[in-house]
Amino acid sequence: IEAPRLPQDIWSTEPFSDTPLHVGRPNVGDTEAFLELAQGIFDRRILSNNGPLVRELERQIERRLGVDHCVLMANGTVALEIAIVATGMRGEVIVPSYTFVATAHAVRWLGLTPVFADIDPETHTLSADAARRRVTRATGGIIGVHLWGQGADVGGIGALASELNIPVIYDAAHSFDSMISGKKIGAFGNAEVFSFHATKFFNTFEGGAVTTNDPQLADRLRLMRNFGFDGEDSVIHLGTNAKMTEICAAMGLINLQSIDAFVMRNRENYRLYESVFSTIPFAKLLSIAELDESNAQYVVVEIQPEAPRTRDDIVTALRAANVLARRYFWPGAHQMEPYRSLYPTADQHLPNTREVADRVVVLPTGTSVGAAEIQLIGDVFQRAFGMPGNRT
Ligand code: T4K
Repeated sequence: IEAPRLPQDIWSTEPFSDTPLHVGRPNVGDTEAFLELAQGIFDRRILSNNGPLVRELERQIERRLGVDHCVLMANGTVALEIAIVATGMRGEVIVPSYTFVATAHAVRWLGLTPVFADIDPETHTLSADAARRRVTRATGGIIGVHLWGQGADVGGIGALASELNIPVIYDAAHSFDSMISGKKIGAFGNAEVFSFHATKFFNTFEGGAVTTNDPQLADRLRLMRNFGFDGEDSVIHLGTNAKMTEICAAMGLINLQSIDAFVMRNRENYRLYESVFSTIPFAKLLSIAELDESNAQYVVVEIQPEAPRTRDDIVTALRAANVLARRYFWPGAHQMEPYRSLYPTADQHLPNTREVADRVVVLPTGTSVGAAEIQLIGDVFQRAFGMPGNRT
């Protein structure tokens, strides 16, 4: 973030948060119950390799999401890599650039070619029309991203994939427990991939999962996360080490018990943000079409082009007030290495990505944030735009 260009008093006086407000402060359930589960791990001395807590968490997630198979993994990135190989993606894989860089990295890490397609500027998710424009004879897969806790255009993307007869997976890192038209995310496409990183709505410290209704795919995923082992001495598939540990699964089991409280807090926070931002010009809160279908884990504000301050000015003012807002996902994966060097002309296909990435600021939510913090954040915006804040 560049040095501030705003008048000094915007951050040298109130509003100021006494504790840093993070985007991605972990939601943590009952820590006493966690310690009890951890003691059980020590008693059993089963620390990893498909232990009882991993199996139990898989069952509970399958029930929660209404999906046949949940295969837990060590993190979301390795889960993406395994899903890409297991679904038989090849050649060029169409991905949005407006996502965390892991989506593209997973493709490139496997020696495949990520082809960046533009987003819908209203939803920020991959546009099926833009994806169609990037199709070539080498296209061998599509990865949609359910960004910000909302669903991608599964209808449009799914139709394109079926027409081309290629696999489609969804990066659902942001969207655990969210729904699309009444159906939980988890069984769309050939497979869906979750991240359970500390900063996610539902976390297992680090972790991830691939979910699917395809039993053969699920068998392959299980083999591939454990070096391809089928029994003690027999390796029947190419594999890697992507196993979740028991301590991570314990965290997942504990956090799953509190998930309804987590989502309720996020939705309450979102409503408070809606009311605060209804009176702030130049800052548009990204609307969540159906709040009761979203985990509401990301509060996304777009600074309008006609605003008297830039998005970076606002982030500077927020940080000066101890609000650690983020510029997710600036500047777009295509502007990061190795893609910037490999595909120097990718930018021309991505006008919406460029615009949205330059405008967005992501604000704190979750169980560490409440009405007072949201009011304070609103005040920072108001002062930055030269309006009297509620505290003045
Ligand atoms: N696909 C998508 C669409 C994704 O967003 C991600 C991950 C993936 C795939 C890959 O999944 P994983 O392989 O990560 O499972 C964070 C996370 O590291 C990353 O998981 C996440 N997306 C991305 C959106 O955010 P950073 O570098 O921005 O995180 P960091 O360390 O700056 O933390 C964010 C804020 O949270 C900070 O203010 C500090 C606070 N924090 C963080 C941690 C880890 C805490 O308060 N406690 C903590 O333990 O990437």
